[in-house]
Amino acid sequence: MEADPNRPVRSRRVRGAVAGLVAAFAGLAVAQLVTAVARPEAAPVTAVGGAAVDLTPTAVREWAIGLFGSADKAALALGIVLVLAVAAGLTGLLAVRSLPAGIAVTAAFGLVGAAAALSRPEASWRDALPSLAGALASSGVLWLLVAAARRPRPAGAPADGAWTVDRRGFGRLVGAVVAGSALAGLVGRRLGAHGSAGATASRASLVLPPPAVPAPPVPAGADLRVPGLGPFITPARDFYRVDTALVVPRVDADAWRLRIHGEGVSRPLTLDLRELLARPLGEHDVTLTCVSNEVGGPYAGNARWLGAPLAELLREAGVRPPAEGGPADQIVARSVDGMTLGTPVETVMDGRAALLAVGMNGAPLPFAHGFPVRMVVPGLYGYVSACKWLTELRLTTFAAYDAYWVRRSWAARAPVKTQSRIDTPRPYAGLAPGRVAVAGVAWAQHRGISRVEVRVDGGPWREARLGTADGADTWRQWVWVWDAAPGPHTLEVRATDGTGAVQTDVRSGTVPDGATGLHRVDVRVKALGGTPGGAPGP
Ligand SMILES: Nc1nc2c(c(=O)[nH]1)N[C@H]1C(S)=C(S)[C@@H](COP(=O)(O)O)O[C@H]1N2
Ligand SMILES: [Mo]
Repeated sequence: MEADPNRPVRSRRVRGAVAGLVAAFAGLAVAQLVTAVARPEAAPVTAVGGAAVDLTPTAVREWAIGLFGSADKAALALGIVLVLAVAAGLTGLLAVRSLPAGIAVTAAFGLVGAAAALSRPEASWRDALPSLAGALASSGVLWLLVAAARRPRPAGAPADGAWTVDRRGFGRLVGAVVAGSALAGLVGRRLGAHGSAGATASRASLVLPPPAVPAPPVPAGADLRVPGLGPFITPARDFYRVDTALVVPRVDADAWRLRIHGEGVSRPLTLDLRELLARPLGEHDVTLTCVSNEVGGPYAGNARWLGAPLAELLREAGVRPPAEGGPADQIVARSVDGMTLGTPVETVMDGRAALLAVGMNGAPLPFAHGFPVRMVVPGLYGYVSACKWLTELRLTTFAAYDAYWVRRSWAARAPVKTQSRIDTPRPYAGLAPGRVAVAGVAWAQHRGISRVEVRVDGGPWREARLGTADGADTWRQWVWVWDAAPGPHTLEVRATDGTGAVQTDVRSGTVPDGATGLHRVDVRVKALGGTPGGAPGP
């Protein structure tokens, strides 16, 4: 049998690539294990992802949210892993030519991971350890596998060059490293879960006190119960989630503290959760909306929040709003993961139900929605008001400080714009002719909704029937019964807020302070089958 002269070279390449991939896998697994001594955010892929999120230009971020929706974080992690896999294969190819060069590249990746982890807000030196340990492990495995790949065949075997290797020995080594790494990774995950066990237990054992000021029951007519329309109160599990956290912070309620300080705070204070819960709590229904929501988009949810009125706490701390001569016009809320959100002092203290919320729909906040405490301010987009995993309120001025999103081309002040959405029929739906319930929601938090109108194919505006209002801070459902004639049609909706201002039809994008324009839905109404005068039957 003729030996393929290229075979040694080819098998050397394949083995190099395999060695690189296996070394990277081992490195990530060891990093996962070492993350147990650091924060979960310090795991290499998460740290690099977090840095990428912070560095991503706003336009690209908005594009990604539009493309991937709530799966944007998973898409980012997958992208990083794919890039890493390609780089690992190439590093392995390099390593079989020059081991020092391969190890140098591996070390460089470790340094990038460590730098990313250290660049995260609230980072400590420990956060560098997972990436460094991972790079060390990866280098060791690379060395081991490349040495094995280079080992000549046992004496007596036909010699076809130094690169001909003991294939079985290499394979066994690869298997052992993969198995060991998988084990290390699993143990790392277990340790990680163990690290947040206290937080999980603290949430499970948290008993929310009854509100001193309960919200009245949701009016019976608020929920129109139209098929295709979501419930008036959004269950927490269906509530949209928008944040930069690649791993959801799991805060231990017993260790939680809130610090209130800054300009014009004559009595700075630090509260723990027991002290916060001992205050008279208010209950209030508020619709939360995201500035990144496109017209017709899904980033809106309505919940019953339980929390401590924020204005009262600020008064106790000595804060006066600017209208009363207070020096600070901005509250910078900071979360445990370093996110900062800036809220106008005047808005929070103007009498509206601005809350330090602890409860959502009758239960403690879910971890994903800010456990143990978040802010909720009716009438403001989430990014300027709704800080989750809240840990600090610092009073300052808009002139002196730009919060996270403001540094990324979003407006410093962002009251919610009047919006309306058609939830049913769905776009491109094929409908039977006759009566069709067109329905959706409209919102203009803190101003309320006074009217919703629908039009077909640019014709006259027709008034929709509104669900009963549940105060001015929540959305309102609406329905309009359409006598649909066969053919393609375009439905459009517009709302009028509680001040009488009609929603603008001028289209604008989400940046810098929220999208405007009318939601339109194209549908097709089927022809009447077999009816005289209708379209021909089959
Ligand atoms: N700590 C923290 N809080 C945050 C954010 C964040 O990224 N980090 N995102 C804000 C944005 S942009 C919105 S729209 C709301 C969304 O709240 P939800 O995820 O509970 O719906 O949270 C706000 N609070
Ligand atoms: Mo948002």
